[in-house]
Amino acid sequence: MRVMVVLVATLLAVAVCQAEPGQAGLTGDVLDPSGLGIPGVTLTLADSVTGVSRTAVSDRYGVYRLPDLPMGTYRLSASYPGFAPYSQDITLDDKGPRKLDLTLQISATKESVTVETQASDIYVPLSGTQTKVDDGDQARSRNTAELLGGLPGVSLRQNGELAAIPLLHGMGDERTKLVVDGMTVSAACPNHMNAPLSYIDPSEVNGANVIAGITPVSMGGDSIGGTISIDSPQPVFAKAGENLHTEGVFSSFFRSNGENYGGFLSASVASRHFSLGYSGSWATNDDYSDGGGHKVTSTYAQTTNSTVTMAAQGAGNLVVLQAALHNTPYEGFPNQQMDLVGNRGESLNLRFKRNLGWGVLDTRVFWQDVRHEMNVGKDKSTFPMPMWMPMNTHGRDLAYTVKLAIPLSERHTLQVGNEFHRFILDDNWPAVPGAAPMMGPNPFVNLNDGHRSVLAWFAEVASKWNSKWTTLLGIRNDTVWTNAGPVSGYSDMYAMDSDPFNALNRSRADIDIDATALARYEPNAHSTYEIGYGRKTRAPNLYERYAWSTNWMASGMINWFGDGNYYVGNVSLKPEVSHTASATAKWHDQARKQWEISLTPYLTYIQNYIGVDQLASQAYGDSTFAQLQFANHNARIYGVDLSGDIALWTSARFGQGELSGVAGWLRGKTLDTGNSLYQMMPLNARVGLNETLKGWTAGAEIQVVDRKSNVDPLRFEQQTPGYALLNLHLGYQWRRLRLDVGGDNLLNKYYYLPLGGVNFDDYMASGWSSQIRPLTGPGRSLYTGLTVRF
Ligand SMILES: [Cu+2]
Repeated sequence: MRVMVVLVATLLAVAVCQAEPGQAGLTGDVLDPSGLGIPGVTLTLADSVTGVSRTAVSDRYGVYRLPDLPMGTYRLSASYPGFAPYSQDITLDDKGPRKLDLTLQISATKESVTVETQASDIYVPLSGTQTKVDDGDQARSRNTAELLGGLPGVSLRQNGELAAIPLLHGMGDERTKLVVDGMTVSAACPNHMNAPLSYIDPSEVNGANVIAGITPVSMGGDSIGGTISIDSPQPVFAKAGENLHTEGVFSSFFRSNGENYGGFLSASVASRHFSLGYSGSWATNDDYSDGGGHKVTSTYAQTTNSTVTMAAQGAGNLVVLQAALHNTPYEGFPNQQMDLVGNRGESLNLRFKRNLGWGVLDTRVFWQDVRHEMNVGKDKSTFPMPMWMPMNTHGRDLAYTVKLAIPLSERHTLQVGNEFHRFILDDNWPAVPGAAPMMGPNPFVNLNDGHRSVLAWFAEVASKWNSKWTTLLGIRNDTVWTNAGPVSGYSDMYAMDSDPFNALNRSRADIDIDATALARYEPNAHSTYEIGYGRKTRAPNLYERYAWSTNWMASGMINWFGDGNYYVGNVSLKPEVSHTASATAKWHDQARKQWEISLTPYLTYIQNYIGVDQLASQAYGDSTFAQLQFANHNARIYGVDLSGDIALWTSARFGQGELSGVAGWLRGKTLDTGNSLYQMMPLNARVGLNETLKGWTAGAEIQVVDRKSNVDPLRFEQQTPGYALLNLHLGYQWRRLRLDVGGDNLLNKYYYLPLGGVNFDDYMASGWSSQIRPLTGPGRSLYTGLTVRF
């Protein structure tokens, strides 16, 4: 292959150098919409005046050459089965040979600019948001989840400094499908400390695709909320005629509150057909201070990520292998009894994409191995009664996905897929010397060889009926098997739970059926409407089913909610099934440049929602906590998202000014009890004013959150008052250099995070005696970021 590369490059160079004066030539790549070269495409170049006509066929890499042409005006046309016919008028002059790459569109979706094998690209749901992340976004965000915080339908639940948990329409964590570079990584921790987004630094993110609503079955599965798909940049390849391509980015940032700083480096070297890249990030922070000047303990963290990417393309194929190492030596959790004291992950992600001419095949195999350790961290160990308690978790994900997109006709595109995912989890707590029988003499086996396997099939058809109507119909089956081996506690005092658990048949198989129907109507150039219905299913996770101990100390370790409560699993849990009806209306100016407003009301009924029943409650000092068992309850969530933007001014002198806003409101309750669901984001809005002038961008943002008065009494969830925050940012781009400065919470407002859970640290610091309070958000923070591209 490498010889071929050199040979092709040399031939091209020779061809270029030998072009005679007065003669022109044309060369370039024939690409599919994802940027892959298409071999065997016939190109015709014809001059209708002179009658000169030439043809060429693209080679196995998709490169075509039309050398030695008389000057003139030609029509270049290309055709290939499965793709829309292509034609373009071009003028060849005496400036020598020209390079022209042409991109053929898959025929059924001529209007789509990027046709991928994802349904989201074949049919983009109106309630979906596709964002490209820029350097300014990265400088502003403390973690990858914060990149999504301003999107319609998204709210963030605090979960350590490295990864907030994004909630879509009130549903988060495993209720939403979270995909990073095509991988669905499982949280290997009874507190979900190593949530999927903790493995990717904001600097590594190229774009995000968020569907807060009816999700195409090709993008969903085993989830009932929407889908969030995060992608790092695609591997780069040299263009036709370019011998060796190199590029890279270096960036660093500093944030004043909590002395948060870090760096990111990425570099790639590529030929036409091979690409090798490295990216690495490092970030560290100490505890932040809230608006009252109080240090919020256990908000420190440190992490490193390294990824090596190898890729090859040619003859319509793309192969990408990513190997990554993640290391988080420590991360504090102010809303948990424990902290992360070690998390090492290794992953391999292999992607193979092939353009078959009649369709596009996209397959992936991935593997991740995580070793996770919890104990009391550096802040908690200074409190009275520190509880030294090592807990070790070992998680392994192994999965594949196969997706095939087939344009059936001008009108219909079919996508079919098959996916398999196996997650294996062991959770062991070593004995604490001298602490028997409570925490010794044996290790506590919390999960023994926990298995969760998902096998899925789906089929989906996107149809463009005419210029006004488009539909997407999909059906999907996920079969989920879970099981866990026999367990034992620290001592015989745990046998009252472990014996009956071990006697149970713990193997479960859930057969889940999902269906999606979406219809879009574009009556005129000013408005677009979409209605949809979706049925989605999520089977219980391993802890929801197999956390077996009703001992208070042990059940207090099972908690990914940050509420200080005590959780017990339930082997007989059924999968939760959501039925969502949603509509979106978008109104805009004809060119979609001046203004746009979007409104999405939605209603979700969730059968067998995995909520809780209270087993007991107990006061420790001035605070009361509950022991809760996971239980199926029917629930309902409804709400509305509103977003819009308007161009205020555009001029050469004053640049472009834009006002944008997003607002969300929702309610969720358990139907039999009438209780509010836990952590329902109150009414909230963000309004931003942005100005762009030459290399400058500047913006001011106001974030307003209403008081949270709807709370879950079973979990003793606390109300939080409303608040408003002011953020400013300024960026300057000068050639390959970019500088960002800004300030978050500039007025240093003291506020409680509505989805932050409780401040368990302060409660522990009081000797487990004070009235527990909600977690406070960070006070004023000034930041600066520098990015250099080379
Ligand atoms: Cu953990």
